[in-house]
Amino acid sequence: MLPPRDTTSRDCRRLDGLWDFTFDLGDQGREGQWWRAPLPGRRPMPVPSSYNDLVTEAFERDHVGEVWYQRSVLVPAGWAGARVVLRCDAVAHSGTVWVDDVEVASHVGGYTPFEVDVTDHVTPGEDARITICVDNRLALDTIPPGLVQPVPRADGATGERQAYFHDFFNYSGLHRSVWLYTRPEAHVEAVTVTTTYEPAAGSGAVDYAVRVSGAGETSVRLLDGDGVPVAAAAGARGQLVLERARPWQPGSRDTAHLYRLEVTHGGDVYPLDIGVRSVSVVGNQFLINGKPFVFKGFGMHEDLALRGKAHDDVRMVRDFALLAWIGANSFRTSHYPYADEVLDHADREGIVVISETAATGLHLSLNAMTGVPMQDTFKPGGIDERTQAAHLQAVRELIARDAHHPSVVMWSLANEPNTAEPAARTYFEPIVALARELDPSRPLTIVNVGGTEPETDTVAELVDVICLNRYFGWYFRSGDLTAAEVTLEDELRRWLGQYGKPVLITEFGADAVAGLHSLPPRMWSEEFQTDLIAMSVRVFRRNEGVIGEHVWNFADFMTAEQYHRVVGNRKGVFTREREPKAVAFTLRDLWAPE
Ligand code: GCB
Repeated sequence: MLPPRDTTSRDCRRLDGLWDFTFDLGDQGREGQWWRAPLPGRRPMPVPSSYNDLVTEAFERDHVGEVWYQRSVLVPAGWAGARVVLRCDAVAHSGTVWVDDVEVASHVGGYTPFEVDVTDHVTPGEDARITICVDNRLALDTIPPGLVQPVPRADGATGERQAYFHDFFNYSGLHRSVWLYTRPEAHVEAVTVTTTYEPAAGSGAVDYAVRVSGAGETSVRLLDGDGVPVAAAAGARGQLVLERARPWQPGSRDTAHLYRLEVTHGGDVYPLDIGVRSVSVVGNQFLINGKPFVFKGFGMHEDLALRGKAHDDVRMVRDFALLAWIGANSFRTSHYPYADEVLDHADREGIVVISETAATGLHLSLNAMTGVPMQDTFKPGGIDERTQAAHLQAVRELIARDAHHPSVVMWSLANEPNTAEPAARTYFEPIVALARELDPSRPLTIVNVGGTEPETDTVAELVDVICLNRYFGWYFRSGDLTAAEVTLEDELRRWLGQYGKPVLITEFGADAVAGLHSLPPRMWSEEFQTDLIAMSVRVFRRNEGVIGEHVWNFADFMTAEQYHRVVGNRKGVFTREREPKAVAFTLRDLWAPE
């Protein structure tokens, strides 16, 4: 699905701003057909935003179930004759959409967009009422999974609580923009791009495939950074060859060269910014444009006070400024696909991205704090073929949305599933096969959980890069960095020896409450966090085949309330307000160019 763009043939309206909003506390909205009239008990709610931190009552913040958003929009008179599309960038976690009295779309999956042609339901020059019902419930057949549990209420009634198996707050709402946009009757529907770059020859190639709707001629032009055409082709599929290519090279906005692929079908013109680069795994190395790439960076979160999980250009620009300041070259979109805008920015800024599905928490026995009894994960009634169907759909939607981004160099199909269970292999085989079929050009990974070692893991054989989350010194060997160092190195050597594949450390770190100091260092202090991270990087650097590290986490972030969280997870190298803790200066030294 192509992101909305203003072009000579398309006109976009972002419907950001204040919408009417109401909680559906008694599950009355659908029966009462709330889309037909102004919402009962409405109050203003900003879009994009999570609603959870904009209310003052715990029962609203922690509401389990549906909420309703509504607004009117004047459809421009000038749109007569065009197709009109309604698009939602992210409705967490599922949504149903009405235009006036007609249901036009529904979608499950809170981190990927959906759109629908509403031409027959709107009249140019008149208002249209848009109503979106948002449901935040997670179940064992959703990605990520969760469980709605009964809880006692003071009045003797039974209430509901959302349990989940992942470690970030279950924010909900219209997290990214809602759009109305036009496109001509005959138009470009989707564009697939794969590129290669030959460093020795300095040449490149762009393989493209265009899916169209309606009759017309299809053609493409490639424009360089100055807007000068450098290649062109006719037809819906083909290859553009560049004798002398300027590659998309990670590093900075000066090295991340972008070309514009201008796709024309009939009267529709769609511009897609792409980068010419190649990615491969050879032996235990990860190569970008033929050169070994050492990952330095973070697992991150789309998370900020008040805004929750909403996309926010302000946060994005600050986050990328901090990545550049600290010398990071990459991040993982832990633990869900991030906003389109973030990947566009990574393309421009030369930051390498591992793009992850929202499949986190496929490990039902991991987190005792959920209150869900310990149990096997991959079994009928647990994480089973219904979850797998949602997971396969999540992979389809992720790759369809993100595959044109040069910054995205690898797909992470899941975070910390319980791959010690033999049934995990059966679960993941079709998921890996689908990802390879949809995108043969990028390496794949499934991020491994601590405690599942090379000898017991069942999926490392299926993937190209072994990604490990390891908390030696924190959850294991707590507080003892000497023992942690030995144990970490021993396990790394076994992974490297057994599989001969590159090993990337996708998580390691320690909570530190900003301003808490201790000498000698104790857990939770800034000094302990600094020492643990410095020790770990030392170990990674002396083990060939370890291709780098992503610290957990870039910044402090909100979680469910648990006794091992101090108003959220404090493993940030930066605070939630995006100010540095002590470890930030150490990492800046460690990651400085040699
Ligand atoms: C993990 C998870 C991450 C958590 C982190 C922690 O392994 O992947 O989502 O936030 O540990 O801090 O416990």
